[in-house]
Amino acid sequence: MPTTFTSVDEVQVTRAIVASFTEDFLASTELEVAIVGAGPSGMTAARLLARQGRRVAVFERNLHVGGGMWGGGMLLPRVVVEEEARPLLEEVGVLLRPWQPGYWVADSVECVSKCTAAALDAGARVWVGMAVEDLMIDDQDRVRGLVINWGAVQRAMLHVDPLAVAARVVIDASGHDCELLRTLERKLPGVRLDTPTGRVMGEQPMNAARAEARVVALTKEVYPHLVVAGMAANAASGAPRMGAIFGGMFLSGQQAAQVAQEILRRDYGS
Ligand code: 48H
Repeated sequence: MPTTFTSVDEVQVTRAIVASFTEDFLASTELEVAIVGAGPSGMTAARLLARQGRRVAVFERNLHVGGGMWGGGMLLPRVVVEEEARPLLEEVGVLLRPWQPGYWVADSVECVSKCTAAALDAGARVWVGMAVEDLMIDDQDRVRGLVINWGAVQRAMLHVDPLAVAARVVIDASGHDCELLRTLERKLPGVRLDTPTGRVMGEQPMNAARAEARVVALTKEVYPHLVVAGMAANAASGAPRMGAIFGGMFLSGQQAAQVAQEILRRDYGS
């Protein structure tokens, strides 16, 4: 016997998708915090800000979340973290297995899934398939939002004009390429960022201990209302890469959430 469904109408499916997308997306057009990139730093910042009641959304170019977490180390699907990052994963229910003293190992699929579920449950919106191609800047030279387009449009190199969303604070959690900072430099040639040279310096060769030690301190407001987090923070300030250890990324996300809160209090009194 075939299963009988009470309601299957193609047009109702279409209307459900378009109407619910429109309603939800409209709520993301005026944000307190917009986060670029759904890797470990971006998703952690999203969760912590949403948990504190902030209107926050993540914009991710790919159709999947998780950034570099899926691939673990050289495609082996494990996420290794140091003791210091353990609470940030355990509080979302990720099972951590001990390795040597100070090292903990998680399954990548579990790590991505639970970090994502926790961010959503806390109230963060996550938009996949949306690439950030530019920033909006206000008359006082402060970042005031994102310029977005479909990731598929970017890949197909189509000439399609973008849309824009307002945000009081933007977090660049775009990973190794620190795309937003580079975009800012390209668009504003004389711009000075809060990095040792005032410019994007690019990441240095691998030195895990030094890279992990620096990433939290380098997670900061590098341009008015623009915070850099995760691997982008090290790339911005010329710090090394760390390889397949992720504790610094989660802790950087936590720091980015704190910095965003400070900016909101400082400039918006909220
Ligand atoms: C929308 C964008 C855009 C854009 C990029 O790379 P990620 O995982 O980022 P982090 O910094 O949270 O974590 C880094 C970590 O995964 C890693 O690579 C490490 C620890 N490497 C060390 C080493 O030595 O190699 O995620 C960034 C996300 C990705 O999903 C991108 O697709 C997305 O940002 N993204 N999304 N618009 N313009 N640019």
